[in-house]
Amino acid sequence: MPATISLKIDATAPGSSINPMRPVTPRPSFSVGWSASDGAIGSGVLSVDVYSAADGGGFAAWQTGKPAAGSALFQGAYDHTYSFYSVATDVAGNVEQKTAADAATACRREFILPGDSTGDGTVNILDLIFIRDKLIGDLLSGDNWAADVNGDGKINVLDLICTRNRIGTSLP
Ligand SMILES: [Ca+2]
Ligand SMILES: [Ca+2]
Ligand SMILES: [Ca+2]
Repeated sequence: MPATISLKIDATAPGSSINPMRPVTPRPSFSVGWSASDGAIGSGVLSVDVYSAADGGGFAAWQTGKPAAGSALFQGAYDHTYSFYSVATDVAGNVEQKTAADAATACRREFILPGDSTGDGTVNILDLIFIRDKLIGDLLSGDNWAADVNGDGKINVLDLICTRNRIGTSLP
């Protein structure tokens, strides 16, 4: 009986994408997630690289050799826009080709959800704690602006009351 050799050749590049991002991020550091797949009959995703660009400039590698699905904390700065794309490599060595952003977000000092001082998309006890910790703070320092929930230029008990009244609200 002749010996037979079964050889499966994977000549198809894997696909990946950055998880959807909100158009505006109220914090200079934020989580960026990605996921990749090599399809049902592919050799499998070996690794993912994530590229970032600031203000429409050139893309540079930000995360390299990451697993097929994951996330990392990006450190940006206020008043800048950041774009991201991911590039997956499969076990057979095929590399995804991509040059345009999958997702982008602008870092701005801006309430997306009134009362959400922490910028996590929900108003809860953590927002009250955030304001409490900023009560003697300078509005222009760091992320203190977000403690001025009622926008009167001061951080005081009124901001705590505003936030308390909004507890339980969250972004869809
Ligand atoms: Ca493949
Ligand atoms: Ca919050
Ligand atoms: Ca205030």
